[in-house]
Amino acid sequence: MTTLKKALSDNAKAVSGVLDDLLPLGNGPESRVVEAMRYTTLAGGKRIRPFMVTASADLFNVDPAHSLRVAAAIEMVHSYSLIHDDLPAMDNDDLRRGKPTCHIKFDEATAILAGDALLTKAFEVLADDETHGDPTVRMELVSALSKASGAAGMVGGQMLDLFAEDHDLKMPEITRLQRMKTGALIAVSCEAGAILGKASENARHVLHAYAHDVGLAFQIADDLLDVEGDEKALGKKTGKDAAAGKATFVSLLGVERAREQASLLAEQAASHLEIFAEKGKLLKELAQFVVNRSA
Ligand code: GRG
Repeated sequence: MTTLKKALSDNAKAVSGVLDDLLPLGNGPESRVVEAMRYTTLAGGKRIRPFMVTASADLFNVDPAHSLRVAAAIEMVHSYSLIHDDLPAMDNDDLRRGKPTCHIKFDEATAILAGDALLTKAFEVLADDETHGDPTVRMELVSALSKASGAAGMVGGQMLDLFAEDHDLKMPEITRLQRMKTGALIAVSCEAGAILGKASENARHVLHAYAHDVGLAFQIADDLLDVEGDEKALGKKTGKDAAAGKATFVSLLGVERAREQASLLAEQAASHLEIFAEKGKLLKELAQFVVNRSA
């Protein structure tokens, strides 16, 4: 196993442990919603965003007890977005990570509530003094994650994605859509490490530039997998963008140019991290991993 794969796997285990602790199953009939929250958050996934949080925080020697809680909070927001995205009113998907989606396993109303509760739980975790002793750091984390996940970020991007179903978007509009829908949560994952580490303006700027390029590279790779990926390995349906007639990086650039663009972005992302020297190695490798992944 490469160093990065081992680091990703160790981190995924640690984050799952924290999620498990943060989402204890209750007793009453209302605990069905927690069951649904646990079903999705503990169902695996690559845990790329949580890794970005802890790897960014490691650049500034942050205590992992703090960064893992922030990583878990961001994974909760990611899980909520997947649950809601899979609903019949959105993408109407039955399969996610090789398992029935939350609304198929439970029911639509429970899935909506599980998403809502994961989103709110994330902010409860960030606001807790176990996450960081300094209230200014906690406030900055809450502010950054709310901006990234709301109407100016992920939710706004999802709105644009629905708009794209019956509008012919061009490259600048697709880029903006993806920066909001997928890129914002990736960017805040790196930003969170810098906030926890009370990083300098320059270090924050550098991490932001890295996250921007990785976010776009991630989305291009996602579009390529939708065209060429293996449904079994991905654990979800492919060919959905073409079936919905949606313009994507791949439909606009073609497979070859899209692949080249993703590689260039990964290289560019890594080059931003030179100031961190050897300490930036895992994040640099992550940029390549995001592009070369098969799931
Ligand atoms: C419904 C509020 C709301 C937002 C939905 C991000 C998003 C917006 C929907 C997710 C749907 C999707 C497939 C987006 C493309 C990129 C993406 C986020 C893929 C899934 O992320 P991975 O590959 O998933 O990191 P794992 O399973 O590894 O966690």
